[in-house]
Amino acid sequence: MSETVQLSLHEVHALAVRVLSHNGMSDAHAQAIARVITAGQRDECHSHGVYRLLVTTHTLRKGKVSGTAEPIVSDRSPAIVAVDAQFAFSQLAFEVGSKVLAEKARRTGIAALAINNCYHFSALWPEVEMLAEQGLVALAMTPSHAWVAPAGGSRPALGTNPLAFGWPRPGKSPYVFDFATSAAARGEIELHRRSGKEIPLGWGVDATGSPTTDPSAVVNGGAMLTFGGHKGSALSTMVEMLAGPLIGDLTSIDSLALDAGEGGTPCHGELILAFDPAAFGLGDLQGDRARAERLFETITGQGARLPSQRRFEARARSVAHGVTLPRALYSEVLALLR
Ligand code: NDP
Ligand code: PYC
Repeated sequence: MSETVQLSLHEVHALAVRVLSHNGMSDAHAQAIARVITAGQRDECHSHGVYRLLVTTHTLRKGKVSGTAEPIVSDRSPAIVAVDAQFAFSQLAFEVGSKVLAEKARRTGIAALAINNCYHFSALWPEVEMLAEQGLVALAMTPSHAWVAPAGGSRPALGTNPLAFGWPRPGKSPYVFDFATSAAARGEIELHRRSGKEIPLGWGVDATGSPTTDPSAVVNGGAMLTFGGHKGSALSTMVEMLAGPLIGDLTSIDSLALDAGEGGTPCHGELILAFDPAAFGLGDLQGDRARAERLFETITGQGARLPSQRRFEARARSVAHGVTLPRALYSEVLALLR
């Protein structure tokens, strides 16, 4: 029997909806989550694709997350919309809130969406990419669980705290980056552990604070490390502040405490900012865009690649041929239907 399974994107989406519905989720939440999981698998973001069905279902089965609560939208000011996810997963709250965010950004030039009380497991690029496709510049950030030591320390204090940015490029795929402020996402370390692979030095330390290549030593009593030393540590702390206390929500330390050792998805807030380029600048939108394009060309012109280029290439392959899953992961997901 082959070690892998080939699925169409439609099959991935249908599988995700079946698993989530079977485990008590409303259709609205299941569809919103399935869209993000399918997009992750399609773009070969393996740590945030089908693998996430295991963690989301575990969190549902532990009774931690609501599978049915509907997001409540509050219009806080001309430039701020808040959505209370009511302790459900974040995707539906984003879908509802981002429509208001985009309208506000067009009206005021800049707007913020604060999502509160959400369980958050997904990559952020689908969100900034969607806003950039509408012509808006976007920034998104969220804490997670306190798994990451600050630069100079060896005990977890920070989350893996991703930061994502989207820049519209009319007629082309937007410029998008999305990365954890830890050296790698927790999901990457979990995937290494599942497949018995070592992690690169610099991703984490063991329980004694010593550098290690053993993913189990990092997740069992050790700590992950930030990227870029004190710079990643400070950026990660900024994410904690902006998507935590600023919007009245939890830090990664609070999220881990709330989990109480259940191993569930982090629960906290998320902040998304949208800027309308037409409202900034000095009236030469075409010239501004052209200058941005010259920078992108200078990067790619020397053989460097833009972030998301790998993802867009993977997307084209997956749309044409479907996706390939490890059979072991596929079997684990099917077992969630029992
Ligand atoms: P990476 O370290 O792989 O960085 C990903 C970003 O860097 C992507 O935009 C990627 O583009 C780009 N990139 C990678 N290599 C290059 C290169 N050589 N040149 C230019 N750009 C490059 O990912 P992480 O492990 O840090 O994060 C993975 C995902 O995990 C993210 O999507 C993040 O949102 C998610 N995450 C979610 C969390 C949550 O709480 N919800 C917490 C932490 C992480 P490309 O995709 O094209 O390779
Ligand atoms: O990969 O670090 C991670 C992560 C945390 C929450 C969702 N993904």
